Amino acid sequence: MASVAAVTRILLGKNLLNSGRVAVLPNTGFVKFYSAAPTYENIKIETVGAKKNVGLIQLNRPKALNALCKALFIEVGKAVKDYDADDSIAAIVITGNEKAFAAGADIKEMQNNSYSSNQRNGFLQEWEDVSNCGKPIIAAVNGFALGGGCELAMLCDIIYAGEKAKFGQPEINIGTIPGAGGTQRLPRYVGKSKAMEIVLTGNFIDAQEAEKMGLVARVFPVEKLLEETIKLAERIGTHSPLIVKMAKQAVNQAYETNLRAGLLYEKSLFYGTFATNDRKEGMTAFIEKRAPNFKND
Ligand code: DAK
Repeated sequence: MASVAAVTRILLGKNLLNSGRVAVLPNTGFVKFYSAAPTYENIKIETVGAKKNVGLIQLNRPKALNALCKALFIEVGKAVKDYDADDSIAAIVITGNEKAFAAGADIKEMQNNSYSSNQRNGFLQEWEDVSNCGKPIIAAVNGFALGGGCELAMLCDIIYAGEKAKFGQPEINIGTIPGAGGTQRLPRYVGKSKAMEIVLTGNFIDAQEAEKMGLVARVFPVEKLLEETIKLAERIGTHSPLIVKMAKQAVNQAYETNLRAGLLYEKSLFYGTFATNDRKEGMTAFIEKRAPNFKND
């Protein structure tokens, strides 16, 4: 068996050890290969937070105000799916930059679409990858969140905004209507009258109004927004991932069904928590006056 030092020398010589894709295991000299991190062109991803348990996705087409072209959305969908499948990640944060969260679907890209091409190709169907995510997703919105940008934020579970954020569904200005939840999720957030006003005028609303209406959970100074959002994700990450997932499912059900059916659904999930070890651990820890040690089980 080769020594650790000898294997290390060989890998260093081949410039592999600093690539982050190879490690020499202590004592044995065995080499462990990691699969390559996906490379993205329209987003940046990073694991953040003190425990590195928050998956951060930053939309990164600043010149186009983060317009949501198909390539970008395929990448967002993949990043969300990967974080959802990664047990070390507790929650996901989606953000943009100071000027724009996202100014909507890419108008230049969709300009020549037709009804049949939309049907045939499933226009922006990658949205489903985001809405199917079991883990909490938090939108940190600075700048414009318009059209598909506002809809992407509403697809998330919680919206935090910077004080200069602007929300809107301006599709009416370009001869179309919202197509990814603007006419369905927005009324559920803010009620019919406000939603009609926003959708039928195309006017923007600022962060303070959005908070007053219930679209946004909290507003922060621009430069504090991301830090505060990551703190929120970390706080969620202190709980059992299994139970967090069930809580998310239960709250989402409120938007899918009537009160009676929703209450039944909630009750069966609540009873279901009693089949988990994390519920047992949570209550035992409370009684023993100690912090719970959740195992996602
Ligand atoms: N698409 C493509 N490029 C955009 C864009 C967009 N949505 N928004 C901005 N840009 C580009 C501009 O063209 C400009 O590019 P250059 O001319 O420099 O090459 C650059 O970004 C800077 O924009 P401006 O010069 O316009 O910047 P201003 O500060 O003057 O104005 C603005 C900022 C955000 C007010 C303005 O850019 C604007 O009104 N943008 C369009 C907003 C909009 O109408 N959004 C709605 C698009 S429709 C679906 C999923 C999603 C959707 C539908 C269905 N399915 C799953 C079925 C979504 C639909 C939409 O979002």
